Amino acid sequence: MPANRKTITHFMIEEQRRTQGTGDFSMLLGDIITSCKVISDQVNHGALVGALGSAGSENIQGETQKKLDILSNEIFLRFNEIGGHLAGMASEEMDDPYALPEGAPRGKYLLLFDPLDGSSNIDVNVSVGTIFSILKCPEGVTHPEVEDFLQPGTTQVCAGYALYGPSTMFVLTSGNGVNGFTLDQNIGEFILTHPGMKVPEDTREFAINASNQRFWEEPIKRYVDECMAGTDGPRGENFNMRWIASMVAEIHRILTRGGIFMYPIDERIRAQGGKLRLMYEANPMGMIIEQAGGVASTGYERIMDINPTGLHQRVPVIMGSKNEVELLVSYHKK
Ligand code: P6P
Repeated sequence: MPANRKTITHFMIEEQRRTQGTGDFSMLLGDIITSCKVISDQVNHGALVGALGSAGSENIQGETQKKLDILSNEIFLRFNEIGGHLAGMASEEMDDPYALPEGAPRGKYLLLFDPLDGSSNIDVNVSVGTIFSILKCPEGVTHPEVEDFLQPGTTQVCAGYALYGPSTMFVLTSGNGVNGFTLDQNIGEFILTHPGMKVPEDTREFAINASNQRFWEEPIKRYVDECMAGTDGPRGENFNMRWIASMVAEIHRILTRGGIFMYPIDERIRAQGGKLRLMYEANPMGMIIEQAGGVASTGYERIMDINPTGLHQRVPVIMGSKNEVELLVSYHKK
């Protein structure tokens, strides 16, 4: 590795100095990074270590759990419960908040995560990821209840994801912009390769599961129809479409070259409030997108302003290039 390359460890030390941190946050982030490296190793070895396939169980979302969903959740719990930086954890894969073992040292942060998002892609070898969000635990709380986790996205102190793709990347923000790191498999360290990531304000690329078209609300139908009409339509431009069914991969593409990601409310999922989860998908990705100059909305309100009512609450998600998201939001106002 060239001597001038910055490791994520050096990056965190510089951030700690800049914020006069105590080191507690840096060490928590270190445990999260280690968790993602271990998950990356399991994902990369897939069938070779018997990690593929279903676990034969369902999570609170009623979704079939893959073996790697459960393994990734276990990895996050084991590597983050002993550091003494957390008061509690919450996961897509667990109905209730995780109570740290009695006697385990407790800290001032709460960690929420989707340990393996997009896991339906695992068995077909398509990119998947981990999403995490860090909140401050309310003062004086050592055994947090659900209510202690239910803080709006604007209170997040850090948000990030790991993307297990052709390369393993780690992208995070702690409120001072977005930075991307690539795992150097030879030395097992994340290297700063994408400093200061910015979402281009304009795009001609949209991401939505078009098979749900008949269920969409009018503003979404109008927006997508206009994109599909291309140069013959009101936009006067041709658009491209992508759908990977892995939110981490979609958001990473948007951070890299722009785009708009939509998982809107529709008649099929109206009763449950949407598809994607607020606390450990929409909020962390919303913080990353906003810190990179993009916009993250439900179509009706800013995602990070939502006052949560449940740990696994679902919300509509529209996020990405500022000008496109704002155009679609304007359609929701008409
Ligand atoms: P659909 C993966 O299950 C996920 O939560 C997101 O990562 C992804 O964007 C979406 O759901 C895919 O949903 O309905 O297209 O399978």
